[in-house]
Order: sequence, then structure tokens, then C-alpha cells
Amino acid sequence: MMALAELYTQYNRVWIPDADEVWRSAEITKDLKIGDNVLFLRLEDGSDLKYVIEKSLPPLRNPDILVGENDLTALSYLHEPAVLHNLKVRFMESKLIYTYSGIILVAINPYKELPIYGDAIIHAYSGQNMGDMDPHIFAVAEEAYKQMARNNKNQSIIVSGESGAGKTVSARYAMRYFATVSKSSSKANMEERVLASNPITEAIGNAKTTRNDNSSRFGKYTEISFDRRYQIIGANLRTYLLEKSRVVFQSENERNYHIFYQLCASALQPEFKDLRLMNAEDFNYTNMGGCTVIEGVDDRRDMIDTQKTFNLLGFNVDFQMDVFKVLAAILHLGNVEFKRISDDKSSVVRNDRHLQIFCELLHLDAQKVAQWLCNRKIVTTSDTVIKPMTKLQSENGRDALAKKIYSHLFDYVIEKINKALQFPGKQHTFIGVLDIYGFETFDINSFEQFCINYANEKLQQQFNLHVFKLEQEEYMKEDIPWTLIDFYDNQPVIDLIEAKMGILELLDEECLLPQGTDENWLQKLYNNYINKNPLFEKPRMSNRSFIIQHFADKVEYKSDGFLEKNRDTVYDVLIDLLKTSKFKLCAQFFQDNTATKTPYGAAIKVKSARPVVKAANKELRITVGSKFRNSLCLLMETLNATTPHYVRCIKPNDDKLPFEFDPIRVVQQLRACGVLETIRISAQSYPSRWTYIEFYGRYSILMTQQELALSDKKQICKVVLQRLIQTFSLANSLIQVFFRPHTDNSILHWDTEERQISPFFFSP
Ligand code: AD9
Ligand code: MG
Repeated sequence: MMALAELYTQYNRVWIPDADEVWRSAEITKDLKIGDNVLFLRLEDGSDLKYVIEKSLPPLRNPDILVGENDLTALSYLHEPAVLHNLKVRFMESKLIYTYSGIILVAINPYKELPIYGDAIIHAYSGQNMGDMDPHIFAVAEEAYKQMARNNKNQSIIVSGESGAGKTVSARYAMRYFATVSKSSSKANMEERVLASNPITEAIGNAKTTRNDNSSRFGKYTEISFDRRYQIIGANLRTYLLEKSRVVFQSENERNYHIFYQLCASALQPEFKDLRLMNAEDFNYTNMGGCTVIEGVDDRRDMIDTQKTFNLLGFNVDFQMDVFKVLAAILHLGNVEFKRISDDKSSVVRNDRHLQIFCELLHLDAQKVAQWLCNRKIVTTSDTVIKPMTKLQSENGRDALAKKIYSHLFDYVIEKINKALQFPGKQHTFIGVLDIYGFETFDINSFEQFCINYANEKLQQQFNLHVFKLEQEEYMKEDIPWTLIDFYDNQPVIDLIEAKMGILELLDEECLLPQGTDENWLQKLYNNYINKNPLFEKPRMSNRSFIIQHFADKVEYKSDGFLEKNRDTVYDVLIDLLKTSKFKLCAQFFQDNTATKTPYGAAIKVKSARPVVKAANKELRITVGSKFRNSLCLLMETLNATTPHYVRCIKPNDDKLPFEFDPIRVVQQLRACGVLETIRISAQSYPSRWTYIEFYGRYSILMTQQELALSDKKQICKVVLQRLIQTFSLANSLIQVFFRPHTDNSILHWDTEERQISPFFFSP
């Protein structure tokens, strides 16, 4: 076994922490001796540095020969600086955006169109082994496709990463891969239809945020169905919690859903004349963020594409017009103005043109709508009272209605897409592609971010458990003595959110109380968790917020609006009015729907007895939080029943600059998304598994002439390893050498005593 001090010798190189670069390379200028507490270094700019060793030694730098490896776990030293440096060299010097980290594909967003996605490349990957080709999203897709065919098992491609990292683009390419390799002449353009679902869902579910010009504001699991010959026969989309608040509110420099701008940009088209559209600048719901255009995006052209895609999916012109009518109605509703009559009373401005158009488009009685936008009906046991609403209440009611209509429209379009992608025969197997909203933290975080980050916690857990399980299975298969390794488990934060007496349950309870408020709920959170749950904190300067220590980062959530968003109710009389509309689509949106439907039509069983909230319209309704929790549980069940393939997208800079690598941002994501975590698991175990031939190839340089003279390569390996590593316990019938790098991703402990490192293990 090699001694630790032997590695810290002159000319060897180490990584030292740096404020700008995160890690900086330095060369050792004097051998380290046992008992030393200073390491003499020379930085790359030629300056000398005395590195004071406190508890640990700086991590060692890999030999240059290993830099640029296309699999991070092949590095001799597996730690954060090694991983970062390797990714950087590949990305910046070789313009390679894909790298493996064991079973994960790491994808760095190049922010530049690359010529690596053409059909010729797809065909080059088709039928190949993952290890034989350069890392690529197509290699992951091929692996999933091959495993599906080989094992007759359903597969999932799970794409994760923060907002703007490239998840949606990766998911699209994976789907294109399947559509291309499984193309058949007989199945009436089903592949094209499956691909066509992407631009439609992006038009209605993506929007410009400050992080990403095409940010997904909903989660999506696209299940692509294959027949016995592994050709695509259809698909089914499951969507998760659309961000509804965006319909009525956008922060500065953000936009509403793309479809609204596409519609406004097409205002002059004859077919849209009756919609009385205006410029996006003139509608409140589209101008609020102060930016109606996106650089490089032509909304009018995108509308032509949207219509083409609708046609491709077989949606007739009448259906399309209905959709556009509802969208236009929402825009006009947003321009309805209220006048303050007194402190507690308001009315719609007389002859409000937009109210008229809204009612015309949805076939509603304008007078009644005006009345019920500004008054509430309160039914008590003895009588019914009509209570006027303040200007602010009326405006909130109007917005709640707009959100409701849009979310029904969204669900309806998804349902129609699913119908268009249905197939007559039986599904043999499927590959699911998961593309959800990434972990998010803004200056102000609300219920939406809470749900998004909760979803990311669930995914992270699924990933941890899978990686961990895989490792263990591998060792059991090879009969390697193996004690359970500890790994970071985020179950405690998931419990804090979803368990009994967790944040969501307390929120549901508060929603049940007629006098429930955000403040009271927050107070209950404080009482329950402060100083009792280490993952929960109260910010020092605020008593309207709470902090959760997520897997990725700490996030401060503002409690304002949680109750209302979780209840998600609209005043009952307005709903009753819409229900009776002569416009069939509109009436259909608001028909009673007490059970929560899964995409397959079956009702979800509600797990807890509590989350059903008696809504203002007296329907028994499940809260948004509980519904989301249930749908995530179903998603995890689905993922766990498939063979997963992971793609971790990394956003390399915050300015969307092509091939720009900000090490601080990259490290932050590597730490958060579990790449380093997996490497840590790998490092504690035996991430390198080489066949004897491979091992011989790499280490023949260490072998003596006598050893090399032996005829059996396996025997040579055994002999050389026995000579080099005395603690080696030789096993019989070797098929593989398992070995572990010198360090995990933490820093080597140096307690000024000699330490021994580098255990190898040989599979029996
Ligand atoms: V969000 O959580 O939905 O806000 P995503 O989905 O992770 O986010 P997206 O895929 O939308 O990010 O990528 C953002 C932008 O980066 C794209 O619009 C492209 O302009 C750019 N991008 C991402 N991946 C690639 C790529 N492989 N090649 C070129 C890319 N450009
Ligand atoms: Mg996306």
C-alpha cells in the first residue's frame, strides 16, 4: 500500500480552494514529511505559496493523461476539483458538452446550435454499445431502446437540472431519437405526431422567465408506446402542476405563456377578426412584465407553426378556433376595469368594452357577469345575502377566474393530444421521458417554487435510491464483502413537506378553517418546527417567511398567498354562470368534477383523509398541494417500475453565452444535483471495474520483465497486484478487478500521522 506522504512529493500537483475559480492548480515544490504542517507550493502564475495544513491535505491533481476522460469515474482521483477540471477541459477546449459520470450523462448547455443532432448521427448511434461511442443524449436513448428490446422492460429517461440547463432540449432530442430509429412506413405518421406534441405543449406551458426564454412551467412525463417490433405506436402525456399564476401576473422581464403572444402577433389575420385582438402591449395579462418580445423569436411565425402542428395532430379548424376564442377571452377579461364605489363596494366600469367582448366570446350574459364579478352570494342556514366586494376583491376574483379558465384549457388540450396519440393495438413496452421544471430560487419564492422544489426533492430521492441499490446489487452479484455505505438521504426534508403533520398537511388544515390565514398557518409551522426540525428555519428579519434546507440549497418562501393558491377556488356564482354558457367548450370546463382524474381516467385514491377542502362552490375538492403530492407519488411508482436512465443538465453561465464556463455556477450545480454525491458513493465503493485485459493494458507499465514473460494475462495481473499491494487478498476465478480511487470527494485527512490509502479489491 502506498503511504499518503509519498503522494505529496515534489512535482506532484494539488488543487487549492480559490474564490474565483473554486479550485486552482499548484505544484508541490518540496516533499511532504510526516509531521509537516506546511505544504510548499508553486501556483501556475509562478508565485510561491505556503499552504498551511490544518486538518486536511489539498486534493491531488490527476495526471494530464487522464484529463478529458469521457467518464468521470475513470479518473484516478475522484473529487470535486478533478470532476470540475475534467468537465471544463472537455467543454472549453474540445467543445464537448456530454460526459458520463458512471451511469449518469452530464450535459452542459452550450447555448449554441451544434451540428451533432442530425439523422446521420442518430443512425451512427443506433445499435451501438454505450461505451463504444462518445457520450451523447443519443447514446442514452439508444441504451434505453436496447434495454427495452433486450429485457422487455419499460424504461425511463429522467432529465434533471436547474432552470435553463437544457432539460427540455435534451428531452426533445431523446424523443427525436426514438421517432427516427423506430420509423415504420405503415403507422400513418405516428412518430411525427408524437414529436408534434412538443411544440404545442411548449406554446401553452412554456414562457419567458428571467432564467430561461423558454422555461417549462409544468412537468411532463411522455410515455412513448412501442409494439412487439419496437416501433412507435403512440404516446401518452402526463402533466404536472402548471404554474397558473403566470396567466395573470408576470414579474419584470418575464412573459405570459407563448401562445398569447403568438395570438396577438396574428391579430390582423382575417380568421381572428372576431377575437378583437390587440397588440400584446395593450393587454394587461401580456404586458405586465414590460417585455412582449423575445430576442430571436418571431411570434407570428410560431403561430403558423402552432397551427400546422394542430393540423398534424388532426385537430380540425373548429376546435382550433375554440381554443383561440378561449385564449382571447382570457386576454379581454384581464382588461376589465373596476371602479371603486366606496370602501367596501365596487363595480365594473360602465360599458366596459372588454367585458362585452369576453362575454360575447364565451356566450355569457354581460350584465350577470358584471354583477357577480363585484358581489358575492353568502348562503346561511336562514337566508341568502348578497355582499358587495371591494375593488381589490373584484380584481382578485377576475384573476382567479382567468387562471381557472386557462388551466382547464391547458388540461383540455393535453387530453386532446393524448386522444390524437392513442392507438388501436396493445402497447408492448414504453419508454417514458421525464422533463420537469428544475429546482428554482428567486428573490421572492412562493407556493409555485415550493411545489417545484418539492418535486425535485422527490426526483433526487428516486435517483439516490436507485444508484445506491444498483451498487449494492453489483457487489452481491460478485460476492464482494460489503457493508452498507452511508449516503445522503433527503427523506427528512420530504417528510417535513409531505408526512403527517408536515407542511402540506398543516396547510390543508388551515384551508379547512373558514377564518384560516397565511399568518396563522405560518405561526403553526413556527410552533411545530422551529428548534425541532433542523431543516426548517425562521428568517431572522421576517415573520412572514420560512426557510427550508433543500437538497440543492436553502430557499426562503414567503407565506403570502399559500392558502389561496392551495385552495384554488373561484366564486361559485361565476362558475355557475360559465357552466350554463352556450359555448360548449366553456360549459364543459366547469362541469362538476369531484374526483381527480389521472391521465387514464381513473380516479386517484386520496391518501390522507384530510386534504379534501370544502370549496366556496360547495364542491368537495382536493387541494392543489395534495393533488400534487398524489401525482408525484404516482410518478415515483411509475419511475420505480421502469429501468431509469439519468441525464443531468448543467447551466454553465447565467448570461446565456455560448461556451462560457463559470466554475462557481457549475460547482454549485454539481454539488446540488447529486453528481458529486454519486461520485462520493462510487468513491466509497469500487467505481472502477475493469476486465483483466483492460487492467493489463493500463498498468503494464508497472510490470517487471519477469511478470510480463508469463503467458496468462490474468496471472500477470494477480502477480503484479500482489507485489504492489500487500494487503491484497487474492480470490479465485477472477473476472474483474474492482478498485477504488485514493480519495472520496472530500479532502484527505492529515493528522500528521502516516496514513495508508488506496484499497483495491478483486472480485472472486
Ligand atoms: V426550465 O427548468 O424548463 O426553465 P430547461 O428545460 O432545463 O429549463 P431548456 O432545455 O429550455 O432548459 O434550455 C434553455 C435554452 O438553452 C434553450 O432554449 C437553448 O437555447 C439552449 N440549449 C439547451 N440545450 C442545448 C443544446 N443541446 N444545444 C444548443 C441548447 N442549445
Ligand atoms: Mg424546460
